[in-house]
Amino acid sequence: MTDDVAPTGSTTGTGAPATSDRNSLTVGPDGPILLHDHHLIEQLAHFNRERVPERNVHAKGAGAFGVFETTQDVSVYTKAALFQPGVRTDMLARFSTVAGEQGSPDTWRDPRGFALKFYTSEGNYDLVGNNTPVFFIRDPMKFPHFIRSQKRRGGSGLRDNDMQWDFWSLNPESAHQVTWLMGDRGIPRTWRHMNGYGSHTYLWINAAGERFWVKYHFKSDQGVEHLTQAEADRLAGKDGDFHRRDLYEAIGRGEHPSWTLHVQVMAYEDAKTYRFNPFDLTKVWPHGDYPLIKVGTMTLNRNPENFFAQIEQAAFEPSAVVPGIGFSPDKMLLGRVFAYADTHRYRIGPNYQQLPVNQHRVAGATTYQFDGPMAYDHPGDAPKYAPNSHGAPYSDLTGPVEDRWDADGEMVRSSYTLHAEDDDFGQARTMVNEVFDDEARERFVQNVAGHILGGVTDETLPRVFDYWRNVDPEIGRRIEAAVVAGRGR
Ligand code: HDE
Repeated sequence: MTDDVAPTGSTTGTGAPATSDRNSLTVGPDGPILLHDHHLIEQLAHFNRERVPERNVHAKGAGAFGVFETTQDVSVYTKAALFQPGVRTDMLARFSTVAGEQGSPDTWRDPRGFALKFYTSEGNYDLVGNNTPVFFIRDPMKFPHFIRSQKRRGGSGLRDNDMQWDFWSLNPESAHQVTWLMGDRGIPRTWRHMNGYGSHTYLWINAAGERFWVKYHFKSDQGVEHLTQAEADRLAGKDGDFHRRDLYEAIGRGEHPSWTLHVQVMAYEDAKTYRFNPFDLTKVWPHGDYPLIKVGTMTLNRNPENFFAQIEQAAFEPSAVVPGIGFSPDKMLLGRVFAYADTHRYRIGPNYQQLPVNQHRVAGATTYQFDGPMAYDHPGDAPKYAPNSHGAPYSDLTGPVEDRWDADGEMVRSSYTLHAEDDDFGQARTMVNEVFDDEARERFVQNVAGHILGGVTDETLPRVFDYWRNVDPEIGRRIEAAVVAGRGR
C-alpha cells in the first residue's frame, strides 16, 4: 500500500514545490537514500541550526507588543519625543527570570526582567529594567561572578544555595536586593501583577539643555500580587510556563495589562550632596525625598505572531537611547551600555538590528554600518564613507555633548564614594522594619530560612547569620532560630 497523499503544496527553502515532507528518496521502496535528496538534506541540516544561543541570563521569558501613551506634560524635564504630551509610541515588552535556563520554571524565586523597547520617531529607546528598583551589586566587574554563583557548580552541574549565600555574604551591598528577593516580590503571581523599574538613575535633558536625574517606576494597574513559596513550588512542577501562559491568554481574552509610568526627578546639582549616592544601584531614592511624578501609560495589547522571530530574537539594549535621554555615572549602567549590544552580536549576529522586531522606525535614516553576515537592508550605491561630496548625511558635532555630566579626579579602582547615609544594610533594614507588615515579615523569615536550609554549609552559615544581624538584630535572630529549628526537624 503506497502513500497516495497528493503533494500538500509545501516548498523547498528555495520556493520550489517539495515532492514530499514524509518520505525520503530511495532506490526502490526499501533501497538506500540518495545523496541528491536535497530536500531531506535541507530539512535535516536546517533542523540542526534552528537554535540560537539562549540569553545567558534572562533566558526564560516571554513578551507582547503594545503602546505607550504620554498623558502628562513632563516636557519641562525632557525633550524626548516619546515623552511629549499625547504622543503614542508602539512598543515591545519582555518579562523573564534571571538565572534559570530556557526550560526552567517561570515561578522560581528570582528578580523578573522588565525589558521595554519603544519604537519612537527618533529611534528605538530601550529601557531594560527589572521588577525591583535595586540590584545585588554596584560594580559590573562583579557581574559574571554574581551570575555564576546563581547558576551551576562546575563539578556537579547542579545549582547550589551555598554558592549563592557565599557570594551574597561576601558582598554585603547585596543585602537590599536579597531582602527584596526573599520577600513577597520575589515571586510575582503573574507578570501582570508586578511593577517594573528602570532601576538605574538616568539623565533627562529638556529642550533648553537643562539636565535632570531620573528614576523610572512602572506601577502595575492590575495591582501587585505574589505567590507563596509553596504555591510557586507546586506550579513549578505543574506548569513551568505559568507566567508565559497567563500573559498570552490574558491578551488573547482581550484583557490588556497596563502599567502607569511615574518618574522621580532630582535636580542635577542635588546629586553631589544627596544623603545617598544617587548613582548607587543598590539604593532607592526615598519617595519622601523625590515624590513620584506621573508620565503616562503602557498597555500590552498584541501577542507575538511568532515566538522565536519576535521574542527569542528581540534585542533589548540600554545603549539604545534617544535625544533627551542619557546615561548616568552608575557604573552598572555604563557596563550594561557595552554588554547588551555585544551579546546580541554574538547571540543573533552583527546585523541583529535589521530584524523586523529590532528595526527602528525612522524613515530615511543613514547609518555608516554596511555589509556583514545576513545583511538585508542596504543603501544601494550610497557613499560608504563620510564626509563625502555625494550628499549622504553625516554628523560632526564638536564641543560639549548635551547628555554630559561632570567628572574629574585621578584614575582609580575603588568602591563607591560614600554619601552621608550610605551603607550596605540601612535600606534593607527599612524594608524589613517599615515596608513589610507582620505577616510579610514572617513569610520573609521562612523564605530565607528555607533557602538556607536548602544546602548552606556550616562553613558559610555564620557569615550568613552575621549578614542578617547587620540588616537587623531581631530579624537575624529570627532567621537563625528558624534555621536551627529546621535543622532539628
Ligand atoms: Fe542584564 N544582561 N546585565 N541586567 N538584563 C542581559 O543581555 C548585564 C542587569 C536585564 O528580555 C544580557 O540580551 C550586565 C541589571 C534584563 O532580552 C546580558 C550587567 C538589570 C535582561 C546582560 C547586568 C538587568 C538582561 C543577557 C551588570 C536591571 C533581559 C542576554 C553590569 C536593571 C532582556 C541579553 C531581554 C539581559 C548583561 C545587570 C536586566 C548578558 C553586564 C542591573 C531585563 O548582556
